[in-house]
Amino acid sequence: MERSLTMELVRVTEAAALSSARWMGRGKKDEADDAATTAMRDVFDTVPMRGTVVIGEGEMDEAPMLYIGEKLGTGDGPEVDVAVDPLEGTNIVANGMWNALSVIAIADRGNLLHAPDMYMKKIAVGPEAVGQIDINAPVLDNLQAVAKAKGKDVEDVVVSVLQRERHNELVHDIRKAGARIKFIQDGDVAGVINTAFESTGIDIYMGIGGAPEGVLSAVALKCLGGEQQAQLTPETKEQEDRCKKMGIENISQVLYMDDLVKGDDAIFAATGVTDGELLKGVHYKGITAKTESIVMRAKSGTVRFIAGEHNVKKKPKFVLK
Ligand code: VTB
Ligand code: MG
Ligand code: MG
Repeated sequence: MERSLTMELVRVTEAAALSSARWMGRGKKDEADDAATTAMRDVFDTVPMRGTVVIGEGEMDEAPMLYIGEKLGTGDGPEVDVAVDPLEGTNIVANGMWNALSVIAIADRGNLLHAPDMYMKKIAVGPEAVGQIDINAPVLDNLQAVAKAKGKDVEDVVVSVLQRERHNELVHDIRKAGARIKFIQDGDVAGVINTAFESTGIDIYMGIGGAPEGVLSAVALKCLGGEQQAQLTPETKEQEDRCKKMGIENISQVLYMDDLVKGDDAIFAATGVTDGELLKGVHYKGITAKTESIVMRAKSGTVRFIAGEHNVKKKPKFVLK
């Protein structure tokens, strides 16, 4: 895969962030999502690759663009699987909260898990605790193992958890173990990535979130040398059938890193839409809009933080007032 695609992908997530951040706190999640999707789609058309969306905004009949199966790119260049979440955290933006991201991951064609839009149980850690987690082990065991690997006490461990009713038991177990929780309202891609950065204060991510988000975060952790384990949690017969159609034979199997993203020819890019622990969101002032992005390649392990200063006058299309 072309190394130069890394920068191209940042241009795509930047455009989506620049467009959707204008909707921060305005209570309109669909408008924010549309803005991100449209901008992302526009810039993708200029990227030299032959991409196929494997995780996107839905099926062709329900999403006007970035639907699963859609071809992206100029039609020259490498053949890749594309996973997108133009706006990971539509509610976050609508409510002006933390950690909304615009996200893309690409990998060699056929290497990303085709995950239907359903729930997925996940556990994730950064490089220091790789090899120490087990999605089937009791919460206490995982927290103790992570604490040991990171040279701290369980009481020092901070777990990122989506604040949902379905996590009541998990929350109870974490508290009983003595660890602390940083709840997130949405945005578990950020929740997972944060485990790989000491400065975020997050040691481990646990809980049930979206399956597409789980593939995106797995690519990120592959680049960062972290580990995520996952398990699809279908709720209906229809979802089970969809899994089978997408080639997932044993639905309850534990999905390890290579099941989520095969090999190491993968690139991940994200731009902050609203402020988060790792990336600032878009900040506008006059004709300038500032963005913060992360882009990384699994093959080389290079992680880049990119600060962008955009001239709004020259990009009127993406930076609406
Ligand atoms: C998570 C979260 C997303 O969906 O994956 C979540 O990371 C799971 O679904 O930001 P529920 O909201 O139904 O719990 C999002 O909130 C939205 O994509
Ligand atoms: Mg989204
Ligand atoms: Mg999402």
